[in-house]
Amino acid sequence: MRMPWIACGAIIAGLGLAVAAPPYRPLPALSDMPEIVSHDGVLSATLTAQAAKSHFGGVEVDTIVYNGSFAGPVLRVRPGDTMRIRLENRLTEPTNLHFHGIQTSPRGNSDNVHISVPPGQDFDYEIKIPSYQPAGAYWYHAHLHGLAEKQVGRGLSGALIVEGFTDGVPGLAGINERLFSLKSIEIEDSADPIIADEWHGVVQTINGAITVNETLRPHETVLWHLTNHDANQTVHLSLEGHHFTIVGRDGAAIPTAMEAEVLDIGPAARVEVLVTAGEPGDYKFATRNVLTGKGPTLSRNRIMGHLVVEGTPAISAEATLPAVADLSGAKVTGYRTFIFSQSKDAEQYYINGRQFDAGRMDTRVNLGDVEDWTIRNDSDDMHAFHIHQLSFQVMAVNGKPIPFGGLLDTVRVPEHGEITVRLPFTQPNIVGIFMYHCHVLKHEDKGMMQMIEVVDPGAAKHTDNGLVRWLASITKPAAMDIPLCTAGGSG
Ligand SMILES: [Cu+2]
Repeated sequence: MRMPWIACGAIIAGLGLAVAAPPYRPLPALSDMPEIVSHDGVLSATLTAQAAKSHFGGVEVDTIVYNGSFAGPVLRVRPGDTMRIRLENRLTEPTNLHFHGIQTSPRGNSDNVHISVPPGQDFDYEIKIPSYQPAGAYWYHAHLHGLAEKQVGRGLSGALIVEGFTDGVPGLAGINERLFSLKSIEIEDSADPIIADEWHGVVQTINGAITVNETLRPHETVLWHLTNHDANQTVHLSLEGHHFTIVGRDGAAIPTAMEAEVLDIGPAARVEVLVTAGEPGDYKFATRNVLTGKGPTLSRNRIMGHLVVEGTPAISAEATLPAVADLSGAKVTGYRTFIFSQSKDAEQYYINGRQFDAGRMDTRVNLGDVEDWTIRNDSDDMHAFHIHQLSFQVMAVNGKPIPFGGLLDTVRVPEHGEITVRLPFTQPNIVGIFMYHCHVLKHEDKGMMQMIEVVDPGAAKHTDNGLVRWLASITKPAAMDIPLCTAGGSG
């Protein structure tokens, strides 16, 4: 049980799915994504950030990637594991790492985005994944203020899977799982007519490829983890002749399964879906992107590949989703409002009229607080609210209460609308300083980010004047000249 004050046994949804029983024949790989898996509770990895030539449909593109792979190595862990990750910066500019959605410490050499690793240097991260981390799809990416959009947009991200999603879902034991990492890449001056005409120079990739083919047996049910690594864009994904049963969002099971014809996955969002193959045939994957800018613009439908359904039909079974903690009954200790706005030329972005300043602490809460935050979008543009180190519950959209739909770490804030989210600052390991921001990274880089400190009132008084000066120093544009930050800075 993640949040002990909540009685959460009541919300159980019967899916009534047709779930294939093992044994399966192995599915063909969508691509050759390298994987790094934890052993005996420890994941040891080296991620080398470097310039690389990546290939998309025969076109060579300059990218910056981890370990030579545009899709990025997939990290596979279990709740309670420790990740020891050496980041080798072989770029010509500073970079760092953020572990999106992981409910771990923001301090020292943990998930601390104040760290800036200069070019040519290495940094050793240690991330303790809590035992209560929900199993599902997460991701890691570069998160240096001012460079985040560029670095993530050119490839610096990868998927992070906390394994065990099906453990709490008896009907899904042994089900085949598949990861879809969605990233777009801008290709300038492509002579390839498909890329130039069909894709308008921005190509959507799945697992590093611009076309994918998947094969399922008739009536076979599979679990797909979809992660949107895009710097700015919302992805719509559809599959001809099929629908999706959404069972998880942002790395955690949701209380009630939802049917969807199209998956609408915002930047940084993840979704877990069950797909049950239809009759034998050939079905097309298609994606559209919602472009952020002056009002959302839907791109043309793009064919991403095919699902081939063939072979002997699979056998049916039943699946039941597990109970999920509901914060509706939590005692709220504080209320805040944050207004997301931008300049007319869409070059400056603000929260409550202020741009990010690493020398200013914007919000302080005490460990144990549960707060309701209203996030208002005062613009024509889409914004995506994200907070590090914890998940939240969306309580209302445009003032209208919405039914419990699970916990998220990233959520769309509608244009000229508002959302209210409930945030439990209750786990001791999140004590420290971290960020909340718009996850359209163009907006974050141009100011739409603030700092929060979770203070443990029972601990010795935290004196952060020196820390704030240090933070200010490391986020200046000349960060390349600053020596490698060492562990313990925010502790
Ligand atoms: Cu935004």
